[in-house]
Amino acid sequence: MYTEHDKQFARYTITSALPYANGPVHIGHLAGVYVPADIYARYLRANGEDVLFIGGSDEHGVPITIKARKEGCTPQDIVDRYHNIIKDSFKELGVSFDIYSRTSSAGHHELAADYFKKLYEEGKFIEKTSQQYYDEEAKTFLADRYITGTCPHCGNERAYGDQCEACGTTLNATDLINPKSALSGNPPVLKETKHWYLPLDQDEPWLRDWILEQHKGDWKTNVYGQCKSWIDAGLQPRAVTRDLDWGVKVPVEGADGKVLYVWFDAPIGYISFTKQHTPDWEKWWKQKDTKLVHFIGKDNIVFHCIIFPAMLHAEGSYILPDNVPANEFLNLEGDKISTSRNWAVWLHEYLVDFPGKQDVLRYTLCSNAPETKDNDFTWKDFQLKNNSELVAILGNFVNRTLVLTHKFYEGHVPAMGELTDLERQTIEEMKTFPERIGRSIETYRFREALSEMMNLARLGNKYLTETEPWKLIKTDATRAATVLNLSLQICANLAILAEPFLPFSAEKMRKMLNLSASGWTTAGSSELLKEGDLINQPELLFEKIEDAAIEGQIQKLADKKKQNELNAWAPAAVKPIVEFDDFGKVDIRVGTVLECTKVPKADKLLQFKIEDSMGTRTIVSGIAKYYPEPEKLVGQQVCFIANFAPRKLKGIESQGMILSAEDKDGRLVLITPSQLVTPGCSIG
Ligand code: B3M
Ligand code: ZN
Repeated sequence: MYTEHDKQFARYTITSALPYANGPVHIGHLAGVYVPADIYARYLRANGEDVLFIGGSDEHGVPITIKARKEGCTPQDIVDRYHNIIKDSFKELGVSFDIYSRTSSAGHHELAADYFKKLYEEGKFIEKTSQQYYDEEAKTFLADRYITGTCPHCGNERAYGDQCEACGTTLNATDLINPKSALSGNPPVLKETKHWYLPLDQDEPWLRDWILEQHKGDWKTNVYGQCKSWIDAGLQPRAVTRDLDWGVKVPVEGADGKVLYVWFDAPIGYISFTKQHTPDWEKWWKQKDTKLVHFIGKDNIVFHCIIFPAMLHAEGSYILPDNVPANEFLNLEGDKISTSRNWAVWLHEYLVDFPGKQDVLRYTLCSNAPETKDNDFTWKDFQLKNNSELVAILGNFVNRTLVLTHKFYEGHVPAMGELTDLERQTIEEMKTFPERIGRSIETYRFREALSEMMNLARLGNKYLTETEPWKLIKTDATRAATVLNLSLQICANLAILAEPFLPFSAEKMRKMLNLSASGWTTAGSSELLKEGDLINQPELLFEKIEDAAIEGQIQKLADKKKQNELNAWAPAAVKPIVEFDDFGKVDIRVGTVLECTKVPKADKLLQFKIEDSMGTRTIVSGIAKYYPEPEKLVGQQVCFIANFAPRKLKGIESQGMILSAEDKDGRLVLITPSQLVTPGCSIG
């Protein structure tokens, strides 16, 4: 059933971007990379293909060392923590990696260092001394994210030395306006240092031919377009080493204090992990009849389509990727997902909040995958997809069929009798599904594939509704048997065809049906189950998700948003300069609280009676929310403006204004002198 193109391959090497081990994995990673990659791998395995599906943690790079510094621990502590969380949560979601390793492993260091050394010895790099930013206080060069400053393209003041996250532009540290060291906060100085560069400019001709000619039409338009704009802009030599102490040491003389650039070592991880997995690793990377596919997000396109291929090409013995089906981004409730702002649904938390509902997340993320444009995840949509698709269409069909089989035939597959046109049409249509779904998966259209799979369940529901076997059983028992036989065959087909998308539910269906047939090519048949076969008791495949669960998640996000606002707090800009004389016009005094009560019918207001040695005065102040027991303020001293024009609040004349500080969460706090003073004395 494969496309002509795919028929030439004997095996598949499937890689998925290595997540940075500086945080857990979120739904954006899953929808963009791991869910489609897993569907692809499972589908090919179901077709009996030889598949190697590779994953692992990316444990180098500056974000990890910065996090370690912030938390006062070692980079190794950070990567150990997140590698384990990530690995376990992938496993629980059913992401079927053949190997999930890590770039801090010895095997990886060795292979990455050898790779560099080989290119070095063959003269594939250029050595260049250049001026790089250096922090004189911390006595260290400032690679990539150790420099922040203003993006020259969009004005974002928090752009990094390698990238601006606001506009997505790749930057050089020296492009930044007002650069600052992330270590000391000081402006850095420029200092000479030597690095090795991959001369990408020399790769331009073959890259142009390979991507822009040979892969025109088969690479996704978003991927092709990004490559074209990089190549058309003219490729520049790219440094593949850094002045850092965390990473793979540069294995040549005169390279003390230098490591491989994280984007040089990480993709080599795909190869080193294969080598850790099997001694027969070379066939997955060197044989021309191996199809190499990289699943990534759009921010990784240049690295997987240009830089890594240039590294593979320079080495000479490796194959190049056949396709790089990169996805766009998934947003969360209308906002960009962000690890640093904690704006995400984290996989490991989802698994705790929704136990046993792995397939619901897989389903929602696949049906909403950002395949051609950015897309949005909302909890309401998640609930809707579960309740009105998984429960109402797929779950309902399978459950109705199995319940009726038990009710009428004590769980045995009834006989298929004479067929009417309706059965013949339904059987014909059913036959077309494996190929239709397969074709969509082979062309990386996973949403389309999933919706085709659901169409088979829809076909089943329609068939049951039209034939009404619960009525036929009384009027035409032979026909009722035929209808249930065919409905059971559709269930069996669903058990096979749903597996790449919903592996847990497919496994349940398989067990309920006692289905022995397996493999994609057995699907399409109306004879998967034999007359008389015993079917197990039905159990629910999916259950309704109630509003309360969804509201809980929405509240959790609202709390995160609030926390983000607090974290983003900065003091208000200072007002324009005033002269001393102007300041002197405001008469600020200290007074002692004699009485303090709530103003009736006004939630916000407190009424104060203040002793100021000139008699007493009444002041109404809007701080009631923050002082729920106003009587406790009696005897305290406060500061107030004594020459404020009196004004009426809720019918009470307020003779001044009490001073308070507004904290970052909006809370108002009274200002009091640090020691008791004589009431009425001036502040100045
Ligand atoms: N760790 C970047 C990322 O997670 C990077 C991918 C490496 S793949 C070799 O976006
Ligand atoms: Zn920018």
